[in-house]
Amino acid sequence: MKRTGLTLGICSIALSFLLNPVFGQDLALWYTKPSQKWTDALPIGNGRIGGMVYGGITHDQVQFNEETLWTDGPRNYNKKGAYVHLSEIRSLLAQGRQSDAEKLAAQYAMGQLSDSGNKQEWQDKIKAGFGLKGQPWTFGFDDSSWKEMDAPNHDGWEELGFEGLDGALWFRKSFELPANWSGKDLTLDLGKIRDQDFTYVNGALVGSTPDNTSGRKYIIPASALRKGKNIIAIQVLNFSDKGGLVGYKDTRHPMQVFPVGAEAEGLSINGKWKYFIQDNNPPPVGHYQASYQPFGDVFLDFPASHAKATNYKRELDLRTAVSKTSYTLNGIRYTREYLVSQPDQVMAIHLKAGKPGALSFSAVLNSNHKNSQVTALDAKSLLLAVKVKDGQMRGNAILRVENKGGKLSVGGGKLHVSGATEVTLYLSAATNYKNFRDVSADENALSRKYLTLLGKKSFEQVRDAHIREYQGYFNTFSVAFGGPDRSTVPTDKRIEEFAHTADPSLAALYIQYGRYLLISSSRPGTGPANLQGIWNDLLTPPWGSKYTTNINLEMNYWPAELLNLSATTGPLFKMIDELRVAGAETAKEYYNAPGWVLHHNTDQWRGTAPINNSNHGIWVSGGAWLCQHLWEHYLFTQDKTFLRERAYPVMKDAARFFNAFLVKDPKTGWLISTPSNSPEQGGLVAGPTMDHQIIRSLFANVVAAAGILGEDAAFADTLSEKYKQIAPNQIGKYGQLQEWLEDKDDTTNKHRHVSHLWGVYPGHEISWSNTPDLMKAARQSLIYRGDEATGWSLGWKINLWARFLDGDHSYNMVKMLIKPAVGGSGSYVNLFDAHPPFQIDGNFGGAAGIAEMLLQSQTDGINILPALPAALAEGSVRGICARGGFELSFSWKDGKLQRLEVLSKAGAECSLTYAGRTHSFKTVKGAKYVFNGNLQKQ
Ligand code: FUC
Repeated sequence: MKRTGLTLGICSIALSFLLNPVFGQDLALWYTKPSQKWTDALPIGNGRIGGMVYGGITHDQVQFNEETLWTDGPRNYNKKGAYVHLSEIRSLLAQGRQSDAEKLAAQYAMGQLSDSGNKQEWQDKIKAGFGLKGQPWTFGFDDSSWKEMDAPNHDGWEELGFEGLDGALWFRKSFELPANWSGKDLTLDLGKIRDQDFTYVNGALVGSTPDNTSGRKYIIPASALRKGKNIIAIQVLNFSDKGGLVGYKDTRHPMQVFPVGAEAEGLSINGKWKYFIQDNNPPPVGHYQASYQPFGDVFLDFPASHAKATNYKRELDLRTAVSKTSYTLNGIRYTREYLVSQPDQVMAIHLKAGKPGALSFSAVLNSNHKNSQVTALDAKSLLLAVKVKDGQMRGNAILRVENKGGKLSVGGGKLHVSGATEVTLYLSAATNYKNFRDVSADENALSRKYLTLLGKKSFEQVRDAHIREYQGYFNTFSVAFGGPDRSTVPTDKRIEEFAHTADPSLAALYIQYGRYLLISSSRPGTGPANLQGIWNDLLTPPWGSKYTTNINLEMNYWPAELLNLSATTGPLFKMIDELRVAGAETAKEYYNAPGWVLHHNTDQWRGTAPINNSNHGIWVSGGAWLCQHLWEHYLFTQDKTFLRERAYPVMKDAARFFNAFLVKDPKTGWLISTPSNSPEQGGLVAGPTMDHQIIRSLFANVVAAAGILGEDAAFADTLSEKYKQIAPNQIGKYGQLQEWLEDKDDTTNKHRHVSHLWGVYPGHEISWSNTPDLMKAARQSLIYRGDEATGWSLGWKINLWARFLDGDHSYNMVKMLIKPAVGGSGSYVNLFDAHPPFQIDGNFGGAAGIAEMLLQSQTDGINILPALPAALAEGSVRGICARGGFELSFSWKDGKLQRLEVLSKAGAECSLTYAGRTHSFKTVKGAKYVFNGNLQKQ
């Protein structure tokens, strides 16, 4: 926590820093209060198992995930022969008949839904009174045995703890009819209900709406009203996802009754409603792709006396990937350490009392999955078995206790520990997932295996092995910015103050937190980081917590190469291999094309077909964009074996698709991508700029790779030829870079996607050195778009402003990213990015963007401190990577480079640029080259 050496001059700081990986770094998140909610809790993970540590005092919670637990299972996502409609869709677009093209595409060119059950049959059963006692819609019905629920709930009844509840529910509430309303018809204003309602007043049906998007305003005829007490009864049918009386987003607008036309007299009916679950087993609803699932929770309960704890602290130490909760009670220091080990494949929670025998608590396993059971496995272990409601997935988790001193017993579904001094809880978790086409693994055997392998290891052994393994990734890079020592201020306070207090160290911490999150969610051998990394507590998470490929998945990996975490891309590359297989079927069925294609989303089962709707789901460039990551990996590592064996075949196949897919635009004669979309606006179009930038980049990379590998000369020639014919970037009438083929940009459009700027970042075909006019136009487009944005969009813009070489603008946007997320974008208490809601891409985009201010190598060699903001006038970085296989360490002061060290990992020629000076030299693999601030060799 404490930063050392603050009294040293910056030069000696830089020197020591180059020798010492942690010197001067600010590497902990810490708080003085337990978590109130999930986004306060601290994430831990080994790429496969994730935990969210709440750090409660009398009641602690670690919500956990296992990355392969998803809904559904392997299935066919493709509509057979959808390509027969392709030419008609293209021709409608060419004729300017967008909505006809969208209609046709929506009907024939979307993906295949998962199985759905018989909705009508279930509704008939519910209507016939299945599960009901009595007639709850009637005035005289006795609801005294029903429980109460607060309403409305904007995010569904799930926000009250009814996670995963779908089905038929009844709600009842009474209101007193004001005397002066008698004889008047009333409006019953309920806002939205998810998904369908049958609304009664005193037994009379006053309305029913079959969707979850319309606001309900029903008329209650005067004849249906009674003097005094009246009863509103609502039957809510919720088929999937959020449920219940969701009312109005604007919380000033209550659900209410009022005489028709006299809203000002409204009587609020917000508050307690009686409810009854008639049936919680609705039939499955078909969906395009699967959702990532939570697994369960470990709850720890301590004696009530612990509520009097003092000196409370919870923290996450990025140096060790260990979270800790500690406090003092009656002079005894209690500590809990939490980690998820990759070498031992378990989560470990180590509890310790500062006095022998002072530790007593109980532990339970819990899960929100409806189909889950907890049983005692043996004298010191509990077993949680879950079955995901929709689909083929099952999971097993075992919680085992190892105690030092004291007594241990199992009873009432709980583990009880009393009078102990030190206790370790180990959690193992596994599912039946084998690979994206096979779910035949034995979760039972696997969850036991991890504990058997753990054997009698001590917690210290487990922790040491974990730290050693984790640091193998984490310690490859370090960064420190000057400025005041703010490490003594709790992290939530720093987030609150960042925008108006000089705290450059928090920006450095943000970079390192991004690296921590990537290591913890994307360890070699696991799956890639999804929209929430591996952390999710919801059965119906936002956007399924899956992989959106029109920005989000790619953004997750923006820091990987630059910030010396090349190995974390392994999970992404494995997924790309699988997408190549799945996407070949989609290419065939939807475009009758060779190669492979991926649209704007994918999931655990590698769905590659278009989803949601034709106006944004038909976007063909997901696979090509992912291929850029393969090429970049080669550029950064210079690993030719990787290029030959892994990258090139996949890139080539993606290029084969576009070689067949591109068509000549009848108007301009250019080759264009159609049908497609400029994510996620403007509907289905021909020739969005982004596609052409991505496809050009793919073709160029395949041609370069073919040259390096000495393969496929003829195919490379074809691509080179086509490259020249693809619709070029165009400058429009407002000086903007056109987002579409036509000059139709709206300069007031503030859309979060800045897709046509792809060629600036993460691509680089637009640059100050090669295409200054286009660069100017791109910057103008970004100025029109404005700064305000969702979390990931801020992350993208931070990178873009760095590429425009405007570090101050970029840093101002870092301030927008690191601000409390109160109803908008920013950072939650745990520094997770808020879209809102939580989406991890902004963390990664932000981390990469700050680093992009320090080093860029996409064109013209390596540019040192290309966009240094005034706010980061001092600092040092060690282990930042550049294309060409270089690792750099350097320090700067008063905005000026002091010392630079270049490690050549591949022996390539190196070209350094700093402050307008360029120095190029040959290197020897493994050699280090040291320079002063004027790029003079030392
Ligand atoms: C894209 C974005 C949304 C969100 C979702 C997961 O569709 O447009 O903002 O990030 O992905």
